[in-house]
Amino acid sequence: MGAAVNAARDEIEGLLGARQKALAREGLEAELRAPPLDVTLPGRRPDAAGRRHPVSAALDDLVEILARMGYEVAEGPEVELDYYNFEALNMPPDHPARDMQDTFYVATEGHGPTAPTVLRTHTSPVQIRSMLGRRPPLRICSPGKVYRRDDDPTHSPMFHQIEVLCVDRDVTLGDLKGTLAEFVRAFFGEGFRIRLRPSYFPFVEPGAEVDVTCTFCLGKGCRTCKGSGFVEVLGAGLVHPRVLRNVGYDPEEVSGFAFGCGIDRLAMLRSGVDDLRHFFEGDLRFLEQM
Ligand code: FA5
Repeated sequence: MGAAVNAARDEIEGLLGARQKALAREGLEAELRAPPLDVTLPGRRPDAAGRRHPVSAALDDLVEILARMGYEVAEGPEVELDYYNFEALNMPPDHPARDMQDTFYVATEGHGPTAPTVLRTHTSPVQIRSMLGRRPPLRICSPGKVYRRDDDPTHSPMFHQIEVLCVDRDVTLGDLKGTLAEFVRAFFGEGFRIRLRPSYFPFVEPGAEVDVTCTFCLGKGCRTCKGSGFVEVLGAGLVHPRVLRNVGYDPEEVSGFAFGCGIDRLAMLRSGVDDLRHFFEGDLRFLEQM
């Protein structure tokens, strides 16, 4: 019985093997007869294409606008010496204005390379770094990340600013206002107004907070602008004579203006987003609508 079963199995296996070989040969022959593979056909596109983040898009647009106005890009570190972030900007240790920017300290003591360091709270230290490196006239802009102990719908612990600095002979508040008006017009389009409110920053005199027409209600007054028709977007002013002296410039000879603008705020206003935190949560359902 065993011998008969083995013989039957061998026969079946033999037939199966032969048929498999025949099928493989036929397949190969069919492939060789078929038209040749076209290696020039375009590849398959990935389903979801990436795109610029709304904050990066705003940042690129701002740099382009400023470049057209004659500003070059300057850079500075995100981990910054306390000296550049505060002291050289007329905020010595214990100056009450330091409280306006809740700070992440990296090191609180020491000298030289181990001197107190902070995660920079604004892009203004790049003003000092740029002025120390060269003589006026000077027109720079400096975009980048800054850090503060903030966290609510319009304040993020990490956000972006762009600093703009112009130092030359006879620079006036009129130059600042004209530059701001053009800057806002180029970014938002016609019909958006700016409003300057007197304000205090230790590194400028006079100083102003600058508002722009609320993009949600176009100035009529709504919840976002708390009924005022304007939203605050930046701080500005004429460079303080003490800051000019700190970098070896003579305030009798040159003057300048500076402003520092929240890029995320501008991106929020431009795209009608009412909570800044959406920008940084990485939720594709939100980002795909941008
Ligand atoms: C400053 O940071 C000054 N360095 C600006 C300046 C530069 C004044 C040059 C004069 C001359 P302020 O703290 O107001 O100022 O911040 C500037 C802008 O950053 C604000 O108008 C706002 O748009 C944005 N901003 C501030 N804090 C936050 C935050 N936590 N999240 C998002 N945006 C913020």
